Amino acid sequence: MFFKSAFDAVKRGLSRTAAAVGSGLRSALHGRTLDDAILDDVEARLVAADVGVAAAREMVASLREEFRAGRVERGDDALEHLKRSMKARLAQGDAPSEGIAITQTRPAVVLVVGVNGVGKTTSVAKIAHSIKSSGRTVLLAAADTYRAGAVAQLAIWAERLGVDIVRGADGADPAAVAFDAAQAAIARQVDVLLVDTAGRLHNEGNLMRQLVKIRDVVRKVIPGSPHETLLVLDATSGQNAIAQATAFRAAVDVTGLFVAKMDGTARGGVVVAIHDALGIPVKLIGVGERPEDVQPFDADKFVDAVFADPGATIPT
Ligand SMILES: Nc1nc2c(ncn2[C@@H]2O[C@H](COP(=O)(O)OP(=O)(O)OP(=O)(O)O)[C@@H](O)[C@H]2O)c(=O)[nH]1
Ligand SMILES: [Mg+2]
Repeated sequence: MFFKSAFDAVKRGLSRTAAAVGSGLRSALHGRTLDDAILDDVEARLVAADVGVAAAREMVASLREEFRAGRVERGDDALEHLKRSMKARLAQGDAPSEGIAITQTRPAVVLVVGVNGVGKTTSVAKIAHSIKSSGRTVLLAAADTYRAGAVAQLAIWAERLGVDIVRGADGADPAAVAFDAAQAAIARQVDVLLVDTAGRLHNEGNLMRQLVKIRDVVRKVIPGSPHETLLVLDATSGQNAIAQATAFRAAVDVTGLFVAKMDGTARGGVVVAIHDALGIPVKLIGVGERPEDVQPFDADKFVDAVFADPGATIPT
């Protein structure tokens, strides 16, 4: 896939989180000498950033240990320690990821799922844009026939991005649309088929079964697919994202997460909580509403951006 100026975009997309978390931690620690009150304050700030209570507690416990042992006394060293432990935490269990898996065999199929309004269709457009920019061909499947206007919304993206789309009428059977799109993807020899689906609450049994049907139909036409099932989560939804991911994973073997709307939250630390709770890799993050506002998730860049000093120039 093709991404522009990664660190700047990540930093811009995470500016609200950085303003809350990074600046907050820096003002608590910079130029100061550690004590127990400061350590408690740091833990509270991490919890407020939504990294999860367990992560906050463990990160501060390890810092406290260093402090007690006399290895870390300066607040600025504590900041570095926190950065390192957040990076180590996010790196656990994840292969370094360059965004989504695009197979050598054509077509690669990416099924995009999630609850209502999290950013699925926009994320499909972003992925389409980045694949097209890398010189590959994309076909969109408008398998959200459920919400009025959803097909038209994706069709507008297809036109703007200059990519093909297979669409049924509003109200058509989404599995039939997915079937047609999978066949078209083979016939037209496209590199990647992106399937947009209707938003559904994770506790709606019927709609979750419909999703399984879409997946099975695509798999029948293109054996071994979908190669990637991306669950889109809204970064602003906090801990509820974990319940969503648990339910979607049980239904359709989610292979990766697309965390959208990172730019809209001061609590981007939720990525840490999601990672801890699920162990599903975060593959991409959405940092705005434009097609180019997407980045592959890179734990080191993410943590650097969260801790970045807005006033300072960025080391590259
Ligand atoms: N700021 C910001 N807005 C986003 C991002 N991704 C999506 N949005 C916005 O979120 C709103 C919903 O996006 P959609 O892509 O329509 O969401 P959806 O999940 O397809 O919604 P349904 O199909 O109704 O379930 C739109 O206004 C998008 O512009 C993002 O990364 N950042
Ligand atoms: Mg949609």
